[in-house]
Amino acid sequence: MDSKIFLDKLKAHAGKVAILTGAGVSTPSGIPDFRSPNGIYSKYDPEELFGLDNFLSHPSYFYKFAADNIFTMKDAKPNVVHHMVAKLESLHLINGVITQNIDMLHKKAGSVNLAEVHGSIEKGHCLRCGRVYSLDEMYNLTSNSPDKVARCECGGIIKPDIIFFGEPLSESEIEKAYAMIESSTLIVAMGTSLAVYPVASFPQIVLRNKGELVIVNMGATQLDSEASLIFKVPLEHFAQEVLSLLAYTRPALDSK
Ligand code: CNA
Repeated sequence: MDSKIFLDKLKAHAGKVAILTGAGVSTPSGIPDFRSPNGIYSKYDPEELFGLDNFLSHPSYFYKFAADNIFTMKDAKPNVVHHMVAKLESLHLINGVITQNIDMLHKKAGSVNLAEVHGSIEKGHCLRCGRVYSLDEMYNLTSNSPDKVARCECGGIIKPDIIFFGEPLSESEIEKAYAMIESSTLIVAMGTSLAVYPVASFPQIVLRNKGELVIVNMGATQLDSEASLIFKVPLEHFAQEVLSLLAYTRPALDSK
């Protein structure tokens, strides 16, 4: 049974486990990923959408996409995969989660030690005066704007605090991520194609430190051949199985 093999592996690493997640953990919440056959990249050009220069020169292209694909994340609910990750942390089986996702769903599910290395849609800021805007404020401004661009009172363009191509990652989030990586002997990559750097190098750091890699992902990744275990299954089924097994073995875990 996949879940039993997985939990045995977590227990063998006694809480020195980092979980690394990508867009695939949120597809069961109705948020499309990038690189699956029906993902966002099958309909949009990535550089046009997320290139910083493009955003600065014609922000309406991003904002028109965001109206249907990013601001809709504000109403998304965490699914069984986010709940499983939060549960594993509360049981001290993992030390935290590093996510490439911007959708706030790990936070909503209760994950505490969380590094959102590609930022989050929770906030944005004006590129001219620096004023900070909440997600609801950005959403209201974009809905009332003829070209859908959220503009500050000062006239500046508001940019959601997500990382665009060509931007550095947030220093505080990346520091948190490296702290987790350096203290982990096992990294579990879930719902990510491991195609985006520097995040894709995190498993390589753990492997270089003589640690192990476990992958739970439907599609192929460039590190499949390096993994000790690979589960090519829908994450929502996998997570449900893990949670059921945890409920079944709860007294033994709680008494640790
Ligand atoms: P990706 O390259 O689209 O890879 C996603 C992977 O998840 C693919 O290999 C799929 O096969 C796999 N997958 C999808 N659904 C499932 C499922 N139900 N069960 C098992 N496997 C599944 O996305 P990455 O996260 O690797 O790429 C990093 C990008 C994606 C980051 O910059 C994110 O900001 C960006 N992104 C985030 C979101 C979000 O916040 N929810 C959505 C779309 C893209």
